[in-house]
Amino acid sequence: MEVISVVADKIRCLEIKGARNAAVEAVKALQEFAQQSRAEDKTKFLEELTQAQQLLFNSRETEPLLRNAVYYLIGQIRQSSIKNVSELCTLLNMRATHFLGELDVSRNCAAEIGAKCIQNGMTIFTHCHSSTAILMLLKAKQDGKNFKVICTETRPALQGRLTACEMAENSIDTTFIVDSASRAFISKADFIIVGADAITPKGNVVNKIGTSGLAVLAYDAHKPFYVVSELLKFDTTTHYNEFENVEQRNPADVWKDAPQKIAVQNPAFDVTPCRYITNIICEKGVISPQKIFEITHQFYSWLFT
Ligand code: RUB
Repeated sequence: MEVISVVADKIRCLEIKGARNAAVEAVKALQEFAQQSRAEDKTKFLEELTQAQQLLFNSRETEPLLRNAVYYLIGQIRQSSIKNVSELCTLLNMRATHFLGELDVSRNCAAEIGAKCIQNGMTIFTHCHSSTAILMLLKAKQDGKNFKVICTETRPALQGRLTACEMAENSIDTTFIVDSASRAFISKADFIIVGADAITPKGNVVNKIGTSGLAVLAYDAHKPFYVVSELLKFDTTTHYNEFENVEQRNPADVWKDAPQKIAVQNPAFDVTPCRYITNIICEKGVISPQKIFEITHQFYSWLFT
């Protein structure tokens, strides 16, 4: 179980950041874990996988892509008629490789579709560090578009610095601001783009803390607010209109050695209601958040079984 614990710890302590990276590393860890398994029969193998699943799920509460990936792979083993453990390992390995390939295709498609929304001379406002939003901006740059990017710092873990550096390294005109300067800068943007950790059946989006405030600012400033995300971040557990459990991170990340009487809070994410989201850019196109349930159901029916 060591390979799983190591990856779960890296996800928990943010050495592995972002929804997609967490899911990809979890899948790779499961592949390695299966190769190392000494289980004598299918029942034992499934028990081990279920234990691994729990460790991975506990590493991040607010990550449906990771959950969907792990459920998918373990489901493939459970449903298979194969009994031999070594053949089951090969099956898991094959399915995992296929899943990661499909995830790459989805992200590329979403990024390419998003890149088409960027025109020469535009200014794009982004928050935190989404590998999907970054890919979209880089594709627009590769397409020869000249545009500017405004990045928020994204306290307390400062992921915005990663985004700003990636933009600048790719010769994109980059402005970096503290989160509290967002209102002063949002009026300069043509649109706002963020990634997603989770999309609920209603089309609400869970993303880095501060995202929902930006969406309200964008709404007030009449600026389009886009989310770019693979549909597999769809969260079936919020089917009954409940929101995802929001992961609470270490208060010391916000204020190390704060006076004891002060209750420092550090929620990692917030929920942006669909009414503030102009569209969700995904592998199937630019979709209104209200349509997300229908589209996800159409293309990923296995999520609902
Ligand atoms: C990262 C974050 C990203 C989403 C989407 O937060 O909120 O916007 O995870 O990222 P953290 P991606 O760094 O705390 O995990 O598009 O790469 O899946």
